[in-house]
Amino acid sequence: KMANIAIVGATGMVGRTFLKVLEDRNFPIENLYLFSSKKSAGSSLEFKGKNYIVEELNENSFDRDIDIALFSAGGNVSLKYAPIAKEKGVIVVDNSSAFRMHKDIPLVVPEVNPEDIKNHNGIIANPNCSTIQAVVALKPLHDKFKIKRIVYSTYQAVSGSGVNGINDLEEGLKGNKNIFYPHQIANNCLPHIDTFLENGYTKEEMKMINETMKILNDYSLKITSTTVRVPVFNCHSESVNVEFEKTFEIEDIFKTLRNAHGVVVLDDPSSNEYPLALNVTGKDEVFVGRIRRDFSLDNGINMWIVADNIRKGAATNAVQIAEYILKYNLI
Ligand code: 2RA
Repeated sequence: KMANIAIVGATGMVGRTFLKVLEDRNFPIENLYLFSSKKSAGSSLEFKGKNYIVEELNENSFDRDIDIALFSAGGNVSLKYAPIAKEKGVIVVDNSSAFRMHKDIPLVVPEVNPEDIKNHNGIIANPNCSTIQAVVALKPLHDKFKIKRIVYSTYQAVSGSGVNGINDLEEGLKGNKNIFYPHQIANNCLPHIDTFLENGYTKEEMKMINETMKILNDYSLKITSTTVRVPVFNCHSESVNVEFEKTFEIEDIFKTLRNAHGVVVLDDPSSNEYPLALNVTGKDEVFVGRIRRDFSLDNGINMWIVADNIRKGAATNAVQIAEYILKYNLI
């Protein structure tokens, strides 16, 4: 079945990656419509050798036969236009955080909870990139050994902040003052992603905590998180400590991860093999290494998880959701 696809935020970093992933995965597109803000409208983008003019998004943009709309244009655009698209019968896959915690809106990572897509009411939320890569590795372990507690420590690339983040690192490396981040990012680590909340955590940290519980559908999980911006251009790295209810042999952990959907285990310290951000750009899998028992606990492990935050962390995850929409005959 061919589908009519709209991309909202088409000229942004994730928007352009939507196009690349749709082409890479040969998604069956009948018609393609590209939308952006006034600033970028009129430009054209190439898809499968054809040029498409980017239109300015407005209230009437969905008054045409669109089956699925992929949004990545910020929370305000999603809040305003996703309901309009939904009213026109479009299924929205929203990359922003606007709807993620709404109880009647599925929050989906296809390797983890694809069935939740069937309960959509017109909007399906794409989780935060740092959450997506973690739960792809955690889900199979949770199913087998029942997670009790998770400690997240992240090392997040500047591409998570879009072109502003990339510019700040480029300028910073040239010795110029950066203007986007609150402090110098070059040769530095900033324990500050998104804004601070009353409880002393940042929104990014609370997203990981709240989204993990919703995606794994387990609100008894004990989770804490520290999210840090590091001077890496692309790919997020995460140190994840997990405490399980059940006992295990470390070989069982390796076996479970090696058989996990969407996971590649790279773990051979004798040959200095572990996932590296520099090697993961452009890939759609989640790479796991440094897998080892946490001897300070009865049933605990540590692991190192790396993924491309723009692909698996955003664009590819959304396109995979769109693939399931077709697979489940929801359009
Ligand atoms: C970041 N996860 O890395 C957030 C949003 N992409 O900045």
